[in-house]
Amino acid sequence: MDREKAILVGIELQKDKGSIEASMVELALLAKTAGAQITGSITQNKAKPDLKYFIGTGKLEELIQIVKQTGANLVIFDNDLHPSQERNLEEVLGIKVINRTELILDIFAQHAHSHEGRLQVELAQNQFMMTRLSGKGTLLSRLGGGIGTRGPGETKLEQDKRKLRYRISLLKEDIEKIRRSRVTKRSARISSGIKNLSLIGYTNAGKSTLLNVLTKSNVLAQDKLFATLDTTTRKLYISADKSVLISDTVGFIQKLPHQLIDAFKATLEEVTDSDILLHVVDASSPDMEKQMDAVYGVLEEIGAISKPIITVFNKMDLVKGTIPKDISERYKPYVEISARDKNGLDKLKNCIETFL
Ligand SMILES: Nc1nc2c(ncn2[C@@H]2O[C@H](COP(=O)(O)OP(=O)(O)OP(=O)(O)O)[C@@H](O)[C@H]2O)c(=O)[nH]1
Ligand SMILES: [Mg+2]
Repeated sequence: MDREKAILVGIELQKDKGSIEASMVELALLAKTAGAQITGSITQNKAKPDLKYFIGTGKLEELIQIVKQTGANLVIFDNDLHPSQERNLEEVLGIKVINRTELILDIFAQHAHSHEGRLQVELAQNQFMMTRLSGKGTLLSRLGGGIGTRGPGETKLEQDKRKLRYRISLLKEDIEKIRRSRVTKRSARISSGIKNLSLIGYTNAGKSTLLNVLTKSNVLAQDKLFATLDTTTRKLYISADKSVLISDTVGFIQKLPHQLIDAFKATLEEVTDSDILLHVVDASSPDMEKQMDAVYGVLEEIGAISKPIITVFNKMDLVKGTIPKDISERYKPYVEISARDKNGLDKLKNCIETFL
């Protein structure tokens, strides 16, 4: 997505009241990370989505006008549109329409550099396309499969599905091979008795920055969402004679596409196999607790919620004073740090040592 001119659209439905503003700010950040230039933004409150276009007809008129005025060539919805709604919108607007999930998949595709990362992203993309095809194919698949539907008479849709399914199974096999070799390495590590820590947290919280300052490494850290997709593991001395292994891993986000969690299971196993999780939190974010909840949601989904967690309130250099007691008490044990200014790192190491 190279410098596409994008218009953002978010519809606040009754059921998720009060969440649209933060979600739109994040959508803008996602769009910029993907390389788009934002030329407009529209939001609307609506009891329930319009069947044909998702947005109401008045808003659609407004959108058509903005597209004309700004010369935009892409519309990004914060909501999950039905494939047919996307197609209807594309027809009247004459430009591409995508949703949040597709945007996140695009960023992952751009940021995947390792062999494993690429395989996982391709798997997620194919699984996403599969759901799309099923959406379009409900009428056709009602005709049923089996005798008489195979061979040359088979619909294009069925062929596409079959190809996708085949590709998905190949990808899964390849990922499984990598996963098995990783399991072997990991069990060697476990039998050596050395403890494993994982840095987890919302995207852009400062996980990679923290890994770098703790272990004097040089992992890519930048003001972009999902800068890290691959796991990096380093040795960390928590005292003169005691060391642990610490891993940096992919960040989480609200409404993280399910296909991604599923496809990244192998990478996320690093998390499920850790002895302790360091939950890195951007304490300067106005949505701090919402982001923390999103992280717990993903931990639950990957079966890691019962792991011991140390909460690391990061970016304290941007916060006046300390975290209010009524909040911090809920996330014990916790430490306050600034990875950028290297403040609080000794406290963090002490906390890890006591915990072990
Ligand atoms: N002010 C301030 N900025 C920080 C601090 N720690 C990290 N940052 C900045 O926050 C941004 C994100 O940092 P990363 O370390 O890439 O964050 P991450 O959690 O690894 O993000 P992803 O890999 O994208 O999920 C960068 O621009 C960092 O410079 C901090 O303590 N204070
Ligand atoms: Mg990172």
